[in-house]
Amino acid sequence: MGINDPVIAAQTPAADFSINQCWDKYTNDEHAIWRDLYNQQINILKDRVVPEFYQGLELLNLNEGGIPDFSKINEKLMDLTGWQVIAVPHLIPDDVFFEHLANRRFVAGRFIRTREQMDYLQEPDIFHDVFGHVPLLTQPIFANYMEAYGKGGLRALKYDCLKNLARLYWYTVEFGLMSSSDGPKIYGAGIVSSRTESIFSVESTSPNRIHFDLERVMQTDYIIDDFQQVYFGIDSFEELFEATQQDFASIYEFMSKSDKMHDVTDILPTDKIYHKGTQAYANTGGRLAKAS
Ligand code: HBI
Ligand code: FE
Repeated sequence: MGINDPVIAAQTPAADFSINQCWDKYTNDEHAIWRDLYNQQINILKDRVVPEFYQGLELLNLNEGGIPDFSKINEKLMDLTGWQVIAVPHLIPDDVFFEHLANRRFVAGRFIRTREQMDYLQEPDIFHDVFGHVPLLTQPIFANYMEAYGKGGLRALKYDCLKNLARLYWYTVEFGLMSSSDGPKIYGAGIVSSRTESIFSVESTSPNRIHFDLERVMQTDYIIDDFQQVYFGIDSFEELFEATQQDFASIYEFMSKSDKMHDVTDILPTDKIYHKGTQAYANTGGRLAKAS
């Protein structure tokens, strides 16, 4: 876990919570964990992920083997979209997180999960943050969306609408799907970095799959410790970026007045449904309910 990483413990974070990655200090075991996770996910994601994700991996040479060195990623990323990756010790406060995104800096954990946590951990590690999130930052439209999201976040703090914005992040950046002629494809980092959810999200008959709608998503609850019961699909990254090019102030004003909230299994008359889920997985106790 992050707190047990001695390289993190030895540092005092800067005011913006950044630390040095200290790439030379990763152990061989840590590099081996990255490679094992990488090889496992590459096989699973093959036809399940959007092609832009693979383009990103190649552009950044994330397939070289071992934990990536942020300074090397950053040279390429700067040329491609002007984004940078910086290391942080743990989850950072929302305002600092948004400030970084608004300035095209993506924050990533330095530590990597242990062999006991290969399938699931709640705190984002370097595999989730870098393998999951960074490839799409090479794609100009998605890169613009992330910056717009950071700016929207700073505004949301003022209107007390952080919850609404966090849901947008959750259902797009973390658990988003994109529709294609060949069925749903994954682009969300939370799915991309998960062995089991990579398959569940696109193949299971259990969850609902619904077309993305900004306000609908901002008013939908989510699950943090098990597979999602609903996924939202976009047609393109352009659609996602376009959705942020409207006056968030009036949306926030409206949402801070109304307490309309949709449950994870709700299907609304206005929804464009791709797949109406059976919810069999959740109704039989889910993964964590069985484990605990
Ligand atoms: N900090 N390190 C880190 N990583 C995150 O993804 C993150 C965070 N702080 C806040 C935060 N995310 C949330 O506010 C957003 O998901 C909305
Ligand atoms: Fe994430």
